Amino acid sequence: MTILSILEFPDERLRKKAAPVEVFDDALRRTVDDMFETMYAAPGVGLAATQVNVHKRILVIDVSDEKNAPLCLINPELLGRSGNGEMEEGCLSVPGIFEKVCRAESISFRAQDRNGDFFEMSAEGLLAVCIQHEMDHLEGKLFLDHLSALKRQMARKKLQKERRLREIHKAPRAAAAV
Ligand code: GNR
Ligand code: NI
Repeated sequence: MTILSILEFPDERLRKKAAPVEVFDDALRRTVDDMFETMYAAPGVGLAATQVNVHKRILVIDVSDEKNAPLCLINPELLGRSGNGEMEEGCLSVPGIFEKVCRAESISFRAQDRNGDFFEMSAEGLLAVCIQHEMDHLEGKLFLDHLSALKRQMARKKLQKERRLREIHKAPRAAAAV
């Protein structure tokens, strides 16, 4: 298994719309395994294929405390949604930014598993939030897009500042390696 690198905002590849998975073969299952390893290593509670530059409709999720409830959704489709709730969200592609986002409280959905078999499920709480967050990624959408223009601008500034600091810290090491 391999830990994949995660694209970070404002990388334009995060804006691509993912295509449906049509072939359920060993290569797909390897991608799913790599995505789980990447998500657990990060660590995160979910990961969309888009974030690792694979533009296919694949999500991996584990919102359990013990990290023993892996859930893989391929070609997920919402069947229903109800209620509204606000929860603080973060994103591995938008490191260090945490903001409240309003989403449906409970959802039901249909998806395929890693063998292509269809299943239906309903979810609420963090799991429902996480699935909606991950499904957004497949459409090229980020949680930042749900915020007010002002909050989005604040997040962009903070990310720019942190990226500049990271570059400054990296520069001497890169020079020493030459
Ligand atoms: O690790 C993650 N935590 C999280 C917390 C609240 C709402 C959504 C998430 S998803 C995020 C991992 C990620 O970026 N998935 O795309
Ligand atoms: Ni995310």
